[in-house]
Amino acid sequence: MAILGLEEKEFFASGHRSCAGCGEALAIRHILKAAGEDTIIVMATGCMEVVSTPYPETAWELPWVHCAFENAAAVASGVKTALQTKGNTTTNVIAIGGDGAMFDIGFGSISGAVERGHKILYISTDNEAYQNTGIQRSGATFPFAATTTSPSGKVIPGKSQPKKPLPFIIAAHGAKYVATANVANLFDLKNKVQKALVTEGPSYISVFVPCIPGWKIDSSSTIDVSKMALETCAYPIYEIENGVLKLNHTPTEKKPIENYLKMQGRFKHITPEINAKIQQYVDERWKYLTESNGKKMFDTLF
Ligand SMILES: Cc1ncc(C[n+]2csc(CCOP(=O)(O)OP(=O)(O)O)c2C)c(N)n1
Ligand code: SF4
Ligand SMILES: [Mg+2]
Repeated sequence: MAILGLEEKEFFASGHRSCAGCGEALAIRHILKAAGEDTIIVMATGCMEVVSTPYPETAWELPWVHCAFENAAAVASGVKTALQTKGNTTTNVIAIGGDGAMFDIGFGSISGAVERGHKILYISTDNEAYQNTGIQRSGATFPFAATTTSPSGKVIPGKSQPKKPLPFIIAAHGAKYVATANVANLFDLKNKVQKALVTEGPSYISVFVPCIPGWKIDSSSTIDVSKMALETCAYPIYEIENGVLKLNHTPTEKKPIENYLKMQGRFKHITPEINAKIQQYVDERWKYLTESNGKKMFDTLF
């Protein structure tokens, strides 16, 4: 098990082709450091696959399997089962996909794999849209964000649905470790990866990762936007361990959501009326989380 610190080995080589300031690449780099070298990565298509493996190069310094959008979790369960059949119970298997892959298109695959109980860590790097193919909305897109398939205009003011609560849906399957994390707190992210990897059975982490062109932010503002997501409670970080919810960050003074929205071009159309609706959405979710803090929410089944 790797010890948290700057001296840890790199497994995501520099020179890959992500945008400068990509939150997803930052998350991947630290997820791999936390997992260590005895790890196999199974990855759905998406930005992180495209930027890291232009033939004949690769940025992955670990065994890495690329699979279709739909089936990263199914492939990972096959890899894990094959290892176990050969007597290897220690190698980490991590299935990684974007929000498009995990919340939407590969949802059936992850649901099936978690229900079957494989000891695999599933990670969704959540940049709130199908960024690789030109910023289409996903089930994870923040309400009222403008994307190319939920454009803001005279008819609709951006995406008109809330975020799909995938962490809660996975926890409701009976997984013993589910968490959300944020690239503004990399120690917390790495700690969660290590906790997930020693969990008996399936585990799941959603990681908040800003996308520079998709969110229309400056490449130097990734961490500022991520910190503001924590301070406004736009993307709360929590763990659901053995069915019990624990909040990991409570702002000393919760900031208005406007502070988060005004940092990003995808929200530039937001009027005071819509801002009030978003504030209500954020406040209701935060109230639910604070009231549930420390409580048993789900039964764990394996
Ligand atoms: C079945 C299928 N539909 C569409 C595509 C095209 N496609 C490749 S990557 C991608 C977007 C990925 O979005 P997400 O999973 O959120 O990852 P991101 O690029 O945002 O990191 C799409 C639509 C595909 N490869 N397979
Ligand atoms: S488009 Fe977004 S997710 Fe893709 S490499 Fe650039 S910043 Fe990262
Ligand atoms: Mg995405």
